[in-house]
Amino acid sequence: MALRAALRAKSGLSGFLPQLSPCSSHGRVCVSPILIAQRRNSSTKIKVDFDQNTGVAVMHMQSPPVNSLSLDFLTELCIGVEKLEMDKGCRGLIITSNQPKVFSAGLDILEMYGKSPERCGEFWKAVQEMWLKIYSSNMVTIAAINGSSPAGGCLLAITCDYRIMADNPRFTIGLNETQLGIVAPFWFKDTMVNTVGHRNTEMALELGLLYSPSEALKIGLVDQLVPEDQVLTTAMQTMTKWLAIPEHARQITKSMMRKPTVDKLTSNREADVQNFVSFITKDSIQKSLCMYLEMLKRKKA
Ligand code: CO8
Repeated sequence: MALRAALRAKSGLSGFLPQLSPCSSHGRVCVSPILIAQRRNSSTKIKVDFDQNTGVAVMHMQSPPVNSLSLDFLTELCIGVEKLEMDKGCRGLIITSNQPKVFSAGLDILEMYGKSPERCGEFWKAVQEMWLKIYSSNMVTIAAINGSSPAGGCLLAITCDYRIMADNPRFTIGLNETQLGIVAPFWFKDTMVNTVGHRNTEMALELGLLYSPSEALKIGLVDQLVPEDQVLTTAMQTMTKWLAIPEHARQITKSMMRKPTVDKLTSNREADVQNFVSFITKDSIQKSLCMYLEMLKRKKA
């Protein structure tokens, strides 16, 4: 509830009064260009380009250096998705990165290290909110993965309907939580099972595997590989195909496939927050995170 209130306060959604005008292409109503211009400027870590003619929005993550998902970043992301979801003219969302070599480094480790239980709880609610909003979105969602995408970055990608990854062997993707000494929660695991099946998930999660693009394609963790400079254009082309399917039928089908997984979290949200907070604030887990952060710094040096 607190997060929703924060989202609304930050986005001004309670006073969100779109100026509606007829949209010729789909017989729908679209938000005026003025409002869209305002949206573009309202956020710093996320840039949204929405084309009213195609009904497709491209969300660029631009939080240097590695698009790590901090509380602020997640809040902006949720606001951006919520605004697009409310806009009947927006039918498709492509998520990509403006950072070189990285799609998203996953959850911001500094949000989980040395923080109070209250702050950790607030952070975790934002992670849940991001997943719920995108996984159950009525829009077609495509991840244009133009760089590495570990842990929460991989979650963000598999939360979308379709994944296109840059074919660069230096990039990796996967749920590597166990390598940090932490455990991917049940809904990360469920999303992964829904994407690559039980056996692949078992191996991937126990070993904390990070896959190269070709390995990821082989197990179905991504759907398509293309040269690095074609990731976004391919996402646009793919979006056109998905949007050609009768919308109502596609949305009901998506909901039918995903609702049981979504319901599992929505009916256990508070318990999941408590689990996270009590796990992450343990001394032994804090020690593991500290060692991992040091390892990241050593690797850089
Ligand atoms: N959070 C915070 N800071 C990060 C993160 C992160 N996830 N990733 C990188 N950074 C920092 C680095 O420490 C470095 O900081 P500084 O400049 O101050 O030294 C800076 O970002 C740049 O990092 P690199 O030099 O490593 O950048 P590269 O371009 O060489 O590599 C990578 C990019 C591949 C993304 C690399 O940074 C990397 O592997 N990062 C770690 C990714 C990772 O393991 N993320 C896991 C996060 S945990 C998660 O998402 C799910 C948790 C579920 C919790 C469940 C508990 C119950």
